[in-house]
Amino acid sequence: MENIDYARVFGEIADLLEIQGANPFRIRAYRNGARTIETLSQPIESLLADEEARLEDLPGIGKDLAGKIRELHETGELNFLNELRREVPASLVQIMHIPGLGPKRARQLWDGLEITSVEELEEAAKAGALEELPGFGPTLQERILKGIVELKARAGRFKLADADIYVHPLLEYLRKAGGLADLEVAGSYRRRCETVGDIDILATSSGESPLMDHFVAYRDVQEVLAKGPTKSSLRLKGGLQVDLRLVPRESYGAAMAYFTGSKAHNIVIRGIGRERGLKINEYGVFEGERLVCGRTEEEVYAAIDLPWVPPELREDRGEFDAARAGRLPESLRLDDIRGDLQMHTTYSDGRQSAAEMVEACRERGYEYMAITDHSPSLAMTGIKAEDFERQYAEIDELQEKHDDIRILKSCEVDILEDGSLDLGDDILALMDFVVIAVHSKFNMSRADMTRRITGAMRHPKVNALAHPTGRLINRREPYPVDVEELVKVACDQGLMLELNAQPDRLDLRDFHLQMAREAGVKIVISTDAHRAAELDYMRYGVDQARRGWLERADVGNTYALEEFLKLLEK
Ligand code: DGT
Ligand code: CA
Ligand code: CA
Ligand code: ZN
Repeated sequence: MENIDYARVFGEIADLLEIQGANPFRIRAYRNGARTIETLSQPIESLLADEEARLEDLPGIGKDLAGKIRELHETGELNFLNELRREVPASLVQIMHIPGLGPKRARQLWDGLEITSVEELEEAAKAGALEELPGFGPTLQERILKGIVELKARAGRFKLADADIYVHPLLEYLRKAGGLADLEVAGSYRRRCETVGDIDILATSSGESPLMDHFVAYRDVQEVLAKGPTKSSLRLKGGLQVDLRLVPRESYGAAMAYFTGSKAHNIVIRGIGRERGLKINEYGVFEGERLVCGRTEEEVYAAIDLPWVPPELREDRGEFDAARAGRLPESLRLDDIRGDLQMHTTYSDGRQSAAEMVEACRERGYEYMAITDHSPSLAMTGIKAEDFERQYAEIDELQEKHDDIRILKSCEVDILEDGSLDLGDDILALMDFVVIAVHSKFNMSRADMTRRITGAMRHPKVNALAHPTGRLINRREPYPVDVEELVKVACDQGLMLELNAQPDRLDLRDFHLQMAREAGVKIVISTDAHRAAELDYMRYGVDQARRGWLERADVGNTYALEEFLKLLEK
């Protein structure tokens, strides 16, 4: 079992307990455990094999969870989970994740109407039968129906970071097949889309290769869907589908271009080819029957007088005009990033101390960082008002010790329902960098929500708006908000907008980033790390930034410290 499998088990337990109405502390313990495991840099299995290592030393893993991990490892299942599953229908978990519902309402549906599946829920909502239940008015019913449509639409898509958990070990395994010349992932994965439907791998061989036999013998195969000499498909344990193609070496570039897509991008390529009397497909570029080229992607683009286009831009969203005009953006790189401007510590809901986060940022070679614990109104997780002084004194001390990194005093200040900030000007005055964000009361009209956020953005101390739309990929739709208006106000106020790099946020989205860039608004890419290992989510932020056409100059945290601080002046 991989870490993600252990994490899923604890996540499922937490969901089931929540539907049962169990003690919130107990539920949180499982959620924390899941989070710890999911972001662990080392496989749990290797910890289990190591006599010295103690699971109990991991943050959030007590004796109880450690015992469950061992049971899972030894028996492949968990008695406790099996019992829970007998008590609560599993599909209620799916129901509870529909926007507008939650564990309590899922329970109501079950108790009151004996609804245990999404299909039953859809039927009941369409028939207006939910109105019997207290609190289930017509608005909620409509929302539920919309949520079901979304649920069906996204079923089966993996977040990019989740796909990575499977893709990296698989590639490493495939490289051992022998006789291979090339091996690369194409498709939406190569375009670094925020979610992927399946994984498309291309290979070439330098002679005979046992690649396909090797592929289907992979230890994590759940089901072989097809096997042939040039194409095989399988489903991995965990559900991800992988297509593997072995292509001729002289076609590799053409195949790479074709299978990288997107489909919309390919259609334009083929059209331009046709205008010039060329046939372009996955085997190459042809004039009549004659193969003109196809060995590299560059050749394919050059055949239609275009420069090579970075995969992240291949969406038919303006890349052809830009390529013709020689104005393709110069892709941002991970090592352009000089600081991380959103992270949490044990003062709020982070798992590590300020000192540990500083150390982790120094290890990553950053020039600056901001510690942005939640503000006090988030009752369960926020920093306590009386702790600011203590934290800032601690930052001063840490700063004394380290002259290679600037530690900015900050806070992720909650935007209250009326658009005011959760902290007074006296405390804000102590900060070097002020980030604001919405964390509650999502259920407002678009106009009200936009007014609420832009009102807060106009506060003179504010520097950045975090996760501007609040969406959680595969889990929560964005709250209704006019992003164009946020961009406009950011521009007027000299504010930065955040690209939150958490793999389930990636908020702003790629097309929003493009919009911000065109308006001249700076983006700050932050990981919102809740533990040191999550600082590595920066790469997903950079991927998303590339999809949003951002160049170095568009991203605030690529600037050297002094210039970055100048960006904060109004
Ligand atoms: P996904 O898997 O849904 O996240 O998205 P993709 O883009 O990886 O799509 P996939 O796996 O269906 O196909 C991989 C690429 O192959 C796709 O990006 C473009 C190319 N392709 C697939 N079907 C067609 C097609 O009917 N026409 C064209 N022009 N290209 C196609
Ligand atoms: Ca794909
Ligand atoms: Ca595919
Ligand atoms: Zn936040």
